[in-house]
Amino acid sequence: MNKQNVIDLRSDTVTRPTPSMRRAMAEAEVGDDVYGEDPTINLLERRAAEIFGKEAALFVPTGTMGNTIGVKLHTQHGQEVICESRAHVLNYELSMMAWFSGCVARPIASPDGILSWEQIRREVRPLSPYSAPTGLIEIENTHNMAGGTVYPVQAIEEICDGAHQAGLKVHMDGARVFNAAAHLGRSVREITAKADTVMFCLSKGLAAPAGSLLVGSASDMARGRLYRKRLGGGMRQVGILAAAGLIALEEMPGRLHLDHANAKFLADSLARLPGIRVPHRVETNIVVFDVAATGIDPAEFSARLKARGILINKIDATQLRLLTHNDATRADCERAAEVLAEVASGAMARSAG
Ligand code: TLP
Repeated sequence: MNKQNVIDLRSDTVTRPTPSMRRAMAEAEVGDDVYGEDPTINLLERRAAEIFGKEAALFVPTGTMGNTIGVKLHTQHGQEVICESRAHVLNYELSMMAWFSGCVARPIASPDGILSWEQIRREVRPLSPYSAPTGLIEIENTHNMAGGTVYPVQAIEEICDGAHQAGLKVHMDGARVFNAAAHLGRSVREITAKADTVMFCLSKGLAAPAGSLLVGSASDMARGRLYRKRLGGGMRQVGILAAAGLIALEEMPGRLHLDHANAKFLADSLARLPGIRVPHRVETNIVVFDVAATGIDPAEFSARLKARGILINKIDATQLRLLTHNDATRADCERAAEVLAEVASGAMARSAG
């Protein structure tokens, strides 16, 4: 299979920088960011803080580092972090909350990945002879493994108000918070106003080659800068990445509705196929689908798609996950829908025979 014909829906992380990003990267003004002297990084951090209505921002190489610093800022060793049971911080970050912050997760299962203050309140614990105290509430918006679901603004506000009254902070893993904002037709500033820290990624739906930002108070970001250095994230002439990041931040949010429409198109096509079930509402650019009733293992389903030029990964024993993004056009999604139908009907024919 010629690589150019491959349609890659494994993640929105696979997006390549746009031509204007590449030009901006080539021309970026740079300096040593560990000295605070990279003008393009400084500009990106100022713009991110302004867009989110927070005092300050910190550029980090990855979302994982942004979440790691977010957790560390608000917790002490021996505390619990309340999060949803399929949260990225719990399942996909190599236990960094334990490794770096000395905390354990207190997961709460929610079918659509969205938590309410009522659910969280019941899990908040004081220090006692048997229990570790709650240190932090973490929410993921959009929720990746629940299929890109979006927190209603009111739910976020109730969680933040409840947490603050209980003396707790809220960190939002907003890797795809611009997708959430696009779905709601609200600004990221409005939907994250009450969160203490927010991490968002430039390198996913916004299509930058790398980079994430943590936003929050000036004092938290100053401490965060030291944690970033400890984690090996003190980079030097990193304005080259910030130049692409600025374009991602300014130009890319306005096109996310196209990805959402493509995801909806694929979800609707999938839901019509024999043996396939889309168990969640599709609000943004992620579609999780269950192939159990086709009688075919998801790894094998993925392999058959790959043999026909469509890359979609399995995420567990019955489900696969696809993401739409800037490098997948509507025509690509139409082709993917055809191949999904071919593989699903082949699977059904085989299991019937
Ligand atoms: N998500 C990746 C994989 O790690 C699963 C993907 O392909 O979706 N928070 C959320 C909600 C994420 O989805 C991710 C990455 C991260 C944090 C971490 O970002 P990076 O990969 O930049 O460390």
